[in-house]
Amino acid sequence: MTQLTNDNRAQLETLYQQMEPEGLYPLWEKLAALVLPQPQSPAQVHKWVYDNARDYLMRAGDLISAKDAERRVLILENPGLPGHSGITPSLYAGLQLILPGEVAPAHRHAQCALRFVLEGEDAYTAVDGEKAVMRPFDLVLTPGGQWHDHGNPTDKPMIWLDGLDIPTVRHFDASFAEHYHEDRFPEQAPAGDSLNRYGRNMRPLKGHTADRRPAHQPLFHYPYAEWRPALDALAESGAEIDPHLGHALEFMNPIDGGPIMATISAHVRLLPNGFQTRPRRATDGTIFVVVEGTGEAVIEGETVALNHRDIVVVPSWKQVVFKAESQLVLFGYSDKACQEKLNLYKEENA
Ligand code: GTQ
Repeated sequence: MTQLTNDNRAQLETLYQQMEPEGLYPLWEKLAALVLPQPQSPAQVHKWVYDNARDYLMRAGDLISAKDAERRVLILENPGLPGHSGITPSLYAGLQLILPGEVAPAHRHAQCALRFVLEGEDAYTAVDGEKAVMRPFDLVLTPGGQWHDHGNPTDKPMIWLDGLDIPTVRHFDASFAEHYHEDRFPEQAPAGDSLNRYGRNMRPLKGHTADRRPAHQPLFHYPYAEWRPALDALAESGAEIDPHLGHALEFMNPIDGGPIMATISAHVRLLPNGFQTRPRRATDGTIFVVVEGTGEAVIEGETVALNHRDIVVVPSWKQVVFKAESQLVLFGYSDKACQEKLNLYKEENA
């Protein structure tokens, strides 16, 4: 602020003190911190080593059941957002464990969720009474407002990454949640039904069976068995590789070609052995999972080693370079979907 006389300053301080009890504050003392010239995320770059987190999660599994916990999940809290239960200011991440024979009971909530499978196979998430049978690195959605329960009828533990918009919904003060009166929501359709109808670049020919799923969100399963070969085919076709992203494909809502859910976008990318991306930054703080291979992320000059199933968060507007030390496959999710609707999203490709 420009020159104020001591007298003026003293009178201003008196003004501040007198009006504060009435909830009034001077903008001119705070403007620069409120309206930033560019993002200055309080979130930090951070990596969770899968094997370490898994050990703690398995210990939790010895101590509390999925049913007692409702959801037995370790929250991945960003160290720059203490007490916030967010991995970025807008998004949440957690590691969920379902042991053999367990059920995580049916509930529904305003929050949108994605599940990205890290370990185990053939456990399920049921969405409004339809199972998605989950395999490693499948993406499964439980869009806001839909009943969902999880179960593991196999003899191996099942672990996945939960990505939710919990902080976004909290920000809008728009949370609603309820429990179903039984553990499992009654079956409404055979496993895989929506995938068969909406997940093969087709849709139901209009008929009486076509409208069971909500019109805006019919598809909720994106199997690894489909997205992984798509990346390979792209890489092997001789297609030009994006210098900032590698070979990259975004998961899409078949209804409009838009992002998978209103608040969360997700994508996968393949970086050939030895490939190094050009520097890039974007306003969507992004959570990455290493699906395959090894390499490095250099984030604002800080090097983070990338190993199988590690989870790394790159906050908004931090410049990132990925280096593949073998063929590297990454999954990522962010709030880009939400930012684009609000006309906030920006990226800079150097
Ligand atoms: O599986 O429904 O990690 O409601 C956090 C909140 C998982 C779930 C989480 C949830 C769920």
